[in-house]
Parts: sequence; C-alpha cells; structure tokens
Amino acid sequence: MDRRVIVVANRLPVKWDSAATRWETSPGGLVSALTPILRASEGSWVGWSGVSDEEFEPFEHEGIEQVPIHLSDDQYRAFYVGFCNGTLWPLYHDAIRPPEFHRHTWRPYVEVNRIFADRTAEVATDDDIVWVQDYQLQLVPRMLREADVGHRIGFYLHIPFPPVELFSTLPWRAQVLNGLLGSDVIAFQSRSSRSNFARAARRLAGAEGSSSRLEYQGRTIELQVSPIGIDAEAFALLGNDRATRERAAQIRADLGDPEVVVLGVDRLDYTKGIDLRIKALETLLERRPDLVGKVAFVQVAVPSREDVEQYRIIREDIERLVGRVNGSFGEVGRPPIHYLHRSLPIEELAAYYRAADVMLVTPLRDGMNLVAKEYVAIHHRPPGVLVLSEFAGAAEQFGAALLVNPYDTDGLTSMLEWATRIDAEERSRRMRRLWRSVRDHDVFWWAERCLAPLRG
Ligand code: ADQ
Repeated sequence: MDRRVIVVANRLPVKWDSAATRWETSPGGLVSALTPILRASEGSWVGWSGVSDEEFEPFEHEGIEQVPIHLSDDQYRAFYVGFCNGTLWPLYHDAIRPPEFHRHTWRPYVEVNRIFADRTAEVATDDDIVWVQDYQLQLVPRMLREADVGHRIGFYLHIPFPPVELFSTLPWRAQVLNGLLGSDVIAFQSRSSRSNFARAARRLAGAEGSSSRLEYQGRTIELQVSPIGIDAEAFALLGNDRATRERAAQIRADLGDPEVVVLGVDRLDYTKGIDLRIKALETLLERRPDLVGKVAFVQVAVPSREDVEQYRIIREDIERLVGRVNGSFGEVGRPPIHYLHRSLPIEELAAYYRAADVMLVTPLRDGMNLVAKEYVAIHHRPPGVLVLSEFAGAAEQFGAALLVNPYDTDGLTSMLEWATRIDAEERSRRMRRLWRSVRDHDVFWWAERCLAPLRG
C-alpha cells in the first residue's frame, strides 16, 4: 500500500464558484499529475481557498480530500502581494526588479507559513509523505519537522533559486535556509538552481556536503534536480484534433494569411521578456522592410498580479511598444503585432500554438517555462521552430531549440530572422529531439521522480 501523500501548496487545485456555489477544478498540469497519485493514496491537498470572506470545512472533490486554509484579506495582501510578489519573486528572478525588504511583510510571511504548517499537522499522520510546493511556503518544512509531522518531508521549488551573491541580500536569509533545510528532499527545476542553493546553504547556514547531499544539524538532506513537465500526450492529441487544426487555419486567415506567424504566450510578467521580444521584432522590420506584411506576430498575455505596481508598469510599457511598432510598420487592417490581453481556453490556446510557425519564449529568468513544452507537444508534427531563452530552466533540456540571450537585441533579431527561413530538414531534426525530451519527461515522470525518494 502506498503511503498517503499530502500536498501543501499556496492554492487548492479547486476554485470556489460563488454564483454556482460549488467548487470547480482549476485546469493545469500539476493538478492532472497529482490527482491520480493523491486519489490512489487517499491523500489530501492543503491550500488557500482563494476566498477571504468565507471559511470552509475540509471536503472531498473528485476523490481527493481538500483542506482549505482561511486567510483574511489583510493577511493575504501582506503575505502574497507583499512578501511573495514584492520580495521573493523579484529576488529569485535575478533581481530583474528591485526586491523590497520590509519587516511588515516578513512577519505575515512567517505567520501564514505557520497557519499552513499547523493545519497540515492536524491532517497528517506519522506515516504520510508531506510534499510542500514553492516559494510561498519555504518555512513550512522546518515548522513541520519541529512539530514532528510526517514520515518524510519533501519540498519543490518551481521558480529559480538565485546565486548566493543575490540571495545573501535577503535580511531573513538564515530563516529561509533553515526553513527549507527542514525537508528530507529538496527538488529544483534545474542544475543551476540546485547548485546555487547548495552554495547558499554551505556559505550562509553552515551546511556541509555536495550539491546533491547536504549534512545539516545531524541530518542528511537530498538535493534533487527534477524538471517539471506537461501532460505531453494530451497536448499532442489536442494539437492534432480536427477542431484545433481548423481553428488554426481560421486564425491564419484572420491574420491575412501571412508567410510566417510568430507567437508569444505568457503570463504578463516582467520576467518573461515580452518587451525585449517586441523590440527585436521592431529591429527586424527596420532591417528587412521586405518582411513587413509577410510576418505577423501574435502576443497573448494573461493578466497577472494587477494589484502590484511593477505589473501595471510593465503592462503599460508593452502596450506603448505595441502601439509604436504598429504605428511605424502597420497598414490599415494589417498591423504587424496582434496583442491579446486575456486568458484563453486551452482549446483556443492549442489552436494558436498550432497556427504558429515560430514560437518566441524569451524570459530573462524562468524556473522552467511550460509554454515552450506545450508548443513542442502541439507543433512537433509538422515541425515548428522554437526560439528559447538560455535563462529558462527548459534550456537545460532543450539544447535543440534556437537558444538566445534575450538581453542581446541584435542576437535575438538575427535568430528571429533565421527562424523565419530555417530549412525544413533542420527544423524537423531539431523538433524531433525536442519532442522526445517533452514526451519522455512528462509531468507524470516528474511527479514519480519527486516522490520516489520520499517513499523510502
Ligand atoms: P508561470 O510563471 O506561470 O509558472 P509557465 O511555466 O510558462 O509560467 O506556465 C504558464 C502556464 O499558463 C502555461 O501552462 C500556459 O499554457 C498558461 N498560459 C499562458 N498564457 C495563457 C493564456 N493567454 N491563456 C491561458 N493560459 C495561458 C511557474 C514558474 C515556471 C514554471 C511553472 C511550473 O514561473 O518557470 O515552469 O511554474 O513549475
């Protein structure tokens, strides 16, 4: 019999629909990978309910026990908007924006981590595996260990772990390291994140050992590299679906049947390099006026964290840039950039992937980047072209992509130009390798790889 798995994450895998007064499953790879595992082990999911004016009792949804955490509005703002998005997110993404260090948001971070740990301690037994997710909950492993909870404690970091020179600026660095080192296994998206963490733990917390195994306070902690994947087969099937193909053809027709469709799909976040990719497109059209009217660029940006000032600024910057490029190079009814600021249903997103000859994924820093993997799954046959930032975790697996430094506008422009005319044989050789990697390292592979050392 498998041990019970308790997942502890910032959000539950379900959303409260207040109009219909019921819980709806939130779509996504993580949820589809963990659902069968939790169901088979009769496990639970502990997470914030997403609703501040109502408290919910634990309930069952699709065979999994959901344990909602209740946070007040003030608590959530200080913890999530303040410390998670104002401090940790920029710091862990190479300080692309200056992280803010405030005691009045650090304290709620500790307090909310304590609420999660206490609630988990109430539902977990000594035989259970407790698997804590991501940067919002880095203190939880230590708090659980002190409460003597669970058979084994795992932690997975979805975002990068920064170089020690940056991490050491965090005034609460010792507490965060001590929190994480309460785990038995800590897993990272990439080798660089793992070695950054090992270095920080040795230099700032006095841990000893290698990048894969640390000794700390008389215990051994395993450090793992487990790149997250997607449900590759499901995406490939969706991409080949007749409805998807027809919709893709319709999208190309709506764009005026250009020779080349270039696509960007991101959460609207300053880490994703959307502005730099638009500048590269602008440079390309300046250099190659013959391409005006032949290349159409579609940028789909999901609204994100709009209560954070930096996100409002980046949105305005991007919209201004789009206006400038369209003003300079567009004809009436034929802008070079088509910009959609909205979330799309998965079937529609798949049709955009399918319609795109070239996919531009240019984050300045990214834990993994699932968009790159989704594009490969959907557009490996016929083969599309993936231009990928060296600074996405996915680049460690995707040597066959066209790798770029997104800060280098000239380099990115040249790569984009090449991507529009790359020959068919090279395109398919590269895509074959990318697809093999996505298919063999899917999200089910990922979940098993993370859980195996915790079962022990
Ligand atoms: P994110 O920063 O959110 O995730 P990413 O990995 O690219 O980034 O995932 C974005 C997801 O949102 C994709 O599944 C994509 O399909 C979806 N999406 C994007 N635009 C959309 C749109 N317009 N409409 C609907 N859906 C859209 C964090 C880390 C990443 C890491 C993941 C998983 O920052 O580095 O890969 O977690 O670990």
